[in-house]
Amino acid sequence: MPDAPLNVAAGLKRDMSIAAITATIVDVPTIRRHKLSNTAVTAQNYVIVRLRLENGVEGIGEAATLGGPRWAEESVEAIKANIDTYLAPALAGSQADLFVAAGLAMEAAARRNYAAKAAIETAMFDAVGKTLGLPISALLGGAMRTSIPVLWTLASGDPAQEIEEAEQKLSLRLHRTFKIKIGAQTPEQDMARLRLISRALGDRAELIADINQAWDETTARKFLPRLRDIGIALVEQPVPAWNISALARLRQTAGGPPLLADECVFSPHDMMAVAQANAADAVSLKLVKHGGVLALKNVAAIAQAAGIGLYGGCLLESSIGAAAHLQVFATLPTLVWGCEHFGPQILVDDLAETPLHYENFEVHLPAGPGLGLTLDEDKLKHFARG
Ligand code: MUC
Ligand code: MG
Repeated sequence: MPDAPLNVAAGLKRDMSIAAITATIVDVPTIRRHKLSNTAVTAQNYVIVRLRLENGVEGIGEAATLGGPRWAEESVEAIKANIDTYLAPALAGSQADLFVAAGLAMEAAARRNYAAKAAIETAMFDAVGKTLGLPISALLGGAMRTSIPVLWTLASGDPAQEIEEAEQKLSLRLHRTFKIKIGAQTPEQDMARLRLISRALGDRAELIADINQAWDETTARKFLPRLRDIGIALVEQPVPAWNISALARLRQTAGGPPLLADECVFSPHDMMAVAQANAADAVSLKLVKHGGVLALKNVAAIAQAAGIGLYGGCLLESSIGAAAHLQVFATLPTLVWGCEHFGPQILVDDLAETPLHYENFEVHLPAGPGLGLTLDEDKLKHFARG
């Protein structure tokens, strides 16, 4: 047999070694204040990773944060410093298509730092996909779906504004499921706010409440049945992330809506602990928590083995970070709770040349190799810090 195919493969391998990794902090204002129980934002802070291969192809990735190091422990300043000082040097010259080996090299160079690692891994997948002419979903097992139901989050704290915002989304057929951020006010105030929203929207919308760890077990036991009576379909992370046993007791005996695990599941070990404790009905999957698309699939596999439903989570990413999520969400066997990648629409402007497409209450997987979209250089320059 001629050895031409082997030569092609060898050439491709040389070409796909990593030549450079750079990290840029960007601050993109939001169209309104977004208020959670433990943080509030008027601008989204991201680190954009650019990873150049020896063949000249560039891949991009995004690390999202929410209100500094308050939703999780990483800030954009720490993400950039750890990429520049530890993670990029650990991968210099290595093969971008050896994803598992790269994950181990990053793990040896820095513990946790999941958002930073996810942004680099996304850029590797984007660069390899662009080199091979394949979408990331194809490298991850193939797309099961090309669009995903997508919700919108109401988080101004003002019910009149929130009802108006939801009505607008419904009339534009963009979103019909709404996640409402509660826990910044007293539970009584939150119940009154939710009742107003639920009454106004009626059966035209499905409602989810995210408490972002704000309640203790006693408060949750008292108010979960009230959330059920108001018609809330799913309750996200009512108690602190560390208190998995409280989550399990509440799920089994409080008589509230199904429970969605968010901040308590970062690693596959966290997912195992939640599954073994029977502590959740669903889990929110996010690149910033799991450390990349491969780790996200590992967490999803454990959840599915335990009969726990999958929910496509976000941290208000731009189209770049959202596209990375959609590429992996598309490959999951089931995604019963849809996704929440509304992030691009809450920004005053996007970082991609062609932002994600929303239609008929769904967000569409972009077509094309890698992530399926391109960084807008002018916008990157405009929003880059300093
Ligand atoms: C979270 O806790 O779910 C996701 C949507 C949103 O509004 O906030 C984030 C974080
Ligand atoms: Mg949450």
